[in-house]
Parts: sequence; C-alpha cells; structure tokens
Amino acid sequence: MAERGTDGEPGPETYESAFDAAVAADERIEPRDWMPDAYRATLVRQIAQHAHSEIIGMMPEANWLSRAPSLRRKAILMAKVQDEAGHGLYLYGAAETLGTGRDELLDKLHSGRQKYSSIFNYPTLTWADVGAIGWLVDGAAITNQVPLCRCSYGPYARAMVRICKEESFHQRQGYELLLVLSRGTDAQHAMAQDAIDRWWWPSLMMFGPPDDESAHSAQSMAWKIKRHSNDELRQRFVDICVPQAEALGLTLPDPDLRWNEEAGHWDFGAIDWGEFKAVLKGNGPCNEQRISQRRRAHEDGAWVRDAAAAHARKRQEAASR
Ligand code: BYC
Repeated sequence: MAERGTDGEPGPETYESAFDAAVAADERIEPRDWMPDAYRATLVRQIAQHAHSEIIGMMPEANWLSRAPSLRRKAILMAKVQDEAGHGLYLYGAAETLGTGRDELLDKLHSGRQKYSSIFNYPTLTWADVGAIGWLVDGAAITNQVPLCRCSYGPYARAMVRICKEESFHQRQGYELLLVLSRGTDAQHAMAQDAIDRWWWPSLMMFGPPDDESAHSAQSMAWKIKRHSNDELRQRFVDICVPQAEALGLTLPDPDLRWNEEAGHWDFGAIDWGEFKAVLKGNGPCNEQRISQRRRAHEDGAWVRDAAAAHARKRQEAASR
C-alpha cells in the first residue's frame, strides 16, 4: 500500500487505485496507509459503536454479580464482565489508530451522538438472563464478529481475533448455565424458558435492519469491512440456535419456525422492526438508565484518569532527566 508522505509524492488517483487494489487482493489496510475519508469514517462509526456496546454491555450482567448463586458462578461472571471491559479497550485502541481518541468517542456516546447495540437496553430480570445473554447475545456477537476477523482494516481485524476467542468462552458459560437450570427444578426450568422468551427476538435484532433497509451494508461489503449482509448472518444464527435450543430442552418463542428443506435453512417469523426502531430512538426499557449510569461512572472515574495522567507525566519527566 502507498503510504502518506513518501518521497516523490504520487497524485491522489495513485493512492486511490493502490487502496482499491489492496482491498481487491484481500490485503490489510494499515493505519499509515492512504484510505478514502469515507472508509475511515465508516470504520470509526462501526468500531465506536462496537466499543460502546462492550462497555454498556457490562451493565446488565454486572447487575447480577452480587447475587450470583455460588462462588463459582460469581467468579465466572466477574471474569466475563472484565473481558467486556478489555474488549472495549481493544476497540477504542483500534479507533485511535484512525485518528479518533477515546475522549471524543465517549463524549459522543454520553451525548447520544453515537449508538451502542440495541440489545443492552433490555433488563436482566432473573439469574437465567445471565445464561440467556451468554448463549444468545454472545452467540449472536460471535456469528457477527467471526467474519470481522477478516475485515480489511488490520487493527480492527486483529482486535476481533482476540475478542472472538473470549466470546466463545462467554457463549459456552451461558449455554452451560441454562443447561443446568433447564435440567433443574420445575421453577428453574421455567425461569430459563422465560429468559429465552424475552431475549430471543432482541437477539435477532442485533444483526441490524433487513438488508433492503441497511444504509451502510453495500458500501461496507464493497470495502470488505463487512463480509456478509445483516440478513445472511441473522439466518446463520437462527440455524445454529434451533438445534441448540432442542439440546437444552427449551423452546424458541416463534410459532413460525420451520425447516425449509429446499433452502436448507430454518424459516422464522416476522421481526418487530417497530420495536427495534423505538429502542434505537432511545425508547427501549433501559436506554435512560444505561446512559445515565455510564455518564455517572465516567464522572466518578475522573480522578483515576487524572492520577494515571499525572503518573505518566512523572515517569516521562524522570526518563528525560
Ligand atoms: N443496535 O446500515 P446498517 C457486544 C444502526 S455485541 C443499534 O445495517 P451497519 C457484546 C447502525 O449503526 C454488539 N444500532 O449498519 C456482546 C446504523 O446507524 P448509524 C456489538 C444498530 O453498521 C456480549 C443503522 O442502524 N457488536 O458488543 O452496516 C456482551 C443502519 O444499520 C443496530 C457490533 O457492534 C443494533 N443492533 O451494520 C457484551 C459488531 N443495528 O451508524 C458486548 C460490529 C444497526 O448510521 N458492528 N444499527 O447511525 C456491525 O457488524 C455492524 O455495525 C452492524 C450494523 C451489523 C451492527
């Protein structure tokens, strides 16, 4: 790839055709490579939304940390919630390589100018919700994110490799938790079923609007940021979940689920896109709570950021003496 500022500066068309050729050849675009402004902006938008989802996503589960039913479950959940914070860090780091700092992105999140995943605007009402989040929400996240490991932008793709490994552990812990509940007492089984009933449809919405309403998909796929469309990934997820639900001894809340022999896929019922749009507009059950808690956490953490900056300054001064 042509780098900015090399000797004998070529014209902009040369940069653009080098970029197009690199994308066509499945090469990675790296931070110092020339890239179209719109490619950079799309990446910042998607990576920021993804990073915000990770840190907001800590909240619904952290809600159960103090009430986990055993020390083992508490330790597992604690590790998972910490992993989400780490994912946020990798992703804010990837956005930084595009010239956008974490402060700016957090400011946009706190003022509602950037989105986070719709899924985290739903409440975690029972312990089984921790299992449903692991199985369905992390399961949907993996389905969406494994192809992002082949994203054309190097730092994002590399961050996704680490994230997917951890998400895979998250998904399994949720599945195992639900399996134990499903095979437990009648009340535990009912609690697991209730959680699946509430999380199934919002999980399908995580993949984004249908393809014919997806504003960014075509361009993002041409740039090989996205490798599959929203509907393709949603279908893949449904196909994975149906036999898993059966193995769990639980049902998915969709009377229209049918195996389609010809298509080789599970047909599923209509998604309530009105609900999705309402949640995106800020009218989901927990939108206000999530953002106000996030703002408060940020304000409460100001002294930690100040202390870390002062420490870094001191070390730099000591090193330059
Ligand atoms: N929620 O043109 P489209 C996780 C927005 S997992 C909110 O299809 P795109 C975790 C979209 O941003 C969740 N907004 O967009 C798991 C766009 O709005 P703007 C995070 C959504 O980008 C467990 C508009 O709708 N994962 O973190 O081509 C525990 C039109 O959509 C949603 C990622 O972010 C939604 N569900 O495709 C803890 C994965 N869907 O920006 C944490 C990376 C769409 O024009 N992201 N919108 O205002 C992606 O793969 C893509 O951004 C999406 C959407 C598939 C989500």
